Amino acid sequence: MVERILELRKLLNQYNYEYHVLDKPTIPDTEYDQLLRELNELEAAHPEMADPNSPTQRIGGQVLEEFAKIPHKRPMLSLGNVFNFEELKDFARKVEKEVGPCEYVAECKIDGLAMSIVYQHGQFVQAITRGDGEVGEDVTHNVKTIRSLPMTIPYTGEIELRGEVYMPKKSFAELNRQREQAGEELFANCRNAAAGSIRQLDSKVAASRKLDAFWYHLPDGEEYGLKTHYDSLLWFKELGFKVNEYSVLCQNIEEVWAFIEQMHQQRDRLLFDIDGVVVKVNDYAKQRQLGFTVKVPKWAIAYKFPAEEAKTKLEDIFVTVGRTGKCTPNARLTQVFLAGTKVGFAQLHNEEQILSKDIRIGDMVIVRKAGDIIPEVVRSCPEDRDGTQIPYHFPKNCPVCNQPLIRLEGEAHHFCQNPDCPARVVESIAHFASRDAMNIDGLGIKKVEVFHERGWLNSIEDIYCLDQHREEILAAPKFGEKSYENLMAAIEASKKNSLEKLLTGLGIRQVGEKAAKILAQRFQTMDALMQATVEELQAIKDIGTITAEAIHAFFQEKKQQEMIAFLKEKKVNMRCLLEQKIESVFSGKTIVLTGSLQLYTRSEAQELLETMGATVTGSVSRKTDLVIYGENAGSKLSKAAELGVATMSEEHFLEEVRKLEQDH
Ligand code: 3B8
Repeated sequence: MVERILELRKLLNQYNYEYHVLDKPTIPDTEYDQLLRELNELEAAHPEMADPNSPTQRIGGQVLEEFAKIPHKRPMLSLGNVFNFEELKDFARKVEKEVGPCEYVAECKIDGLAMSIVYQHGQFVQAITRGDGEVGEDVTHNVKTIRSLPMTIPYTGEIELRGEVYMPKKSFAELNRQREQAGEELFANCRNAAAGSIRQLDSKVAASRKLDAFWYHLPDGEEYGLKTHYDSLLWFKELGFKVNEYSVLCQNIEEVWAFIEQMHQQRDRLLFDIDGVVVKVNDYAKQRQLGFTVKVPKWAIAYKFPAEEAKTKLEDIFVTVGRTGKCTPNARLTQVFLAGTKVGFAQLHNEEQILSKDIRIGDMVIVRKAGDIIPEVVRSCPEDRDGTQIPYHFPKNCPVCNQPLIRLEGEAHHFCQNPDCPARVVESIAHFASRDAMNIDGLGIKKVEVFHERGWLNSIEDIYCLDQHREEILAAPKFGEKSYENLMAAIEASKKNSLEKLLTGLGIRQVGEKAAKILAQRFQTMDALMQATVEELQAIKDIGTITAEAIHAFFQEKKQQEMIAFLKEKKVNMRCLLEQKIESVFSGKTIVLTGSLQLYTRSEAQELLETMGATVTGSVSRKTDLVIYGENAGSKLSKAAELGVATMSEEHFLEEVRKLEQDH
């Protein structure tokens, strides 16, 4: 019986692969169903043989209470965008200035949601969404229902892959047909449908949605002995993963452009939605040399297809006020379908743009929308005017608090100067709670607006006093016990954030995520930062004079000092929790570990070296600075000798580590 169970699993996995990855079924569906039924019965009779990765476990059934938040082992970044050949060539110029002429891989930019998956001992163990790039949500139960995803692979080390979960166009059309019949709201596009399906607590629902996935990224690919991105795609295929067929190796950026033009033409005929083409430097060593900015790799870029445009009537213009007091004019439009979504509003940027484009209320206008980007008014159509159109005059007073607006010399925008303007207060609180700042789930702009209106949220401090309004909040419409508890848990969790998250949230002028991180790493604590002089701040690399002055001025304000004292009292963390880079003989070196180490596991040793600013790679080359060897070291050590690369024994390595520990 045991053997039959194992045999059936193997067979069914094989058929699954042939059907869903190769797209070449070798047996009729009825036969597949027959075998699956047999396996189901055998497993029911032998509960001791249960296996979460059995083919019987992929039809869903697991229902979660909530998604677990899981930190990514390595940050999960997104990509920068370019919109035309010029910008693409700029990208290539910057790349090649750094690493010389190079090969690129061009591949479809699948319009789904990014996913990280992990295998251990050849078994699928976990799937995590991108989240904020640092922490994602565990959606293993749903990703398991994707039939093209192998549950077992012929590689037994730990491995993390990244890719895109998407909904094929056919599944999407079928899903919306069903929803229409059932009188349910339709999904705007494949991506929203895929995201909505992955965010289901009940995996049966996800299973019914017919999702699929392509795998396109192997973080730290060199550690698997690979030299190029293209080789990783080939290896993925060997391991049984589904890889997008439209991925090509290009010798230069012109070839990439030819591929982009070809995909643009083919786009509508593909079985899945794409919103552009991703371009990656092929060579791993070159990727490593190029590195990352805070948010995106410098060795890859996304080319986005041109945005869709449509013509509609501009019914009115109204002004909204942001966190800094900046006033933005917006257009209210007669609703129009654009890039799969209904559009009723668009951005107009500022007064100057309205005047120079001669946009009048009542005009027919061209609106444009690319992916997630907010739609904008491109131009007006004067040829359609009938004399009823009215030129627009920017208001003299804030539409929210009625204080006079100010437009400074050389500034494109009007500003509301009133720090207590309700619009500014609401936006500031929402910014504090936003993902890149304190990441308080369930406190988006809509909630903040409602809570502010009710008088429960008038400042950042009030976030940490919301529990005083428990009864009132629970009595509010659309707010159950569960969402209240979740919100409280998210607020509580935010107290543990590292300092840079808090600094981002404070909304100090000029201080975004990047500056916040630099400041947190430099000063380590809020107190130290608050005492910094303008001179000290200016002296920091990447912090300019204006930023230094803005930071200093912010912390001089009594109001801000009181706020920080209050947050401290509420036990909001004020320390930097980012790993400190320790200066050592290993800093900045490219190091290979080989042989069996006695005191550390391979990954512990790697982590240790990385905190000391070293890069650990998998294979020895001329670029390697140092090989650290344990017992039974083999070919890598001899390769090092051959190339004249420095070597260090484990004992010597441990000695260096001990020395550092004494110093710190
Ligand atoms: C690095 C490589 C992000 C991505 C990446 O089809 C990184 O490669 C990424 F930090 O988001 N949507 C792709 C797609 C997306 C990414 C990618 N490759 N084909 C996509």
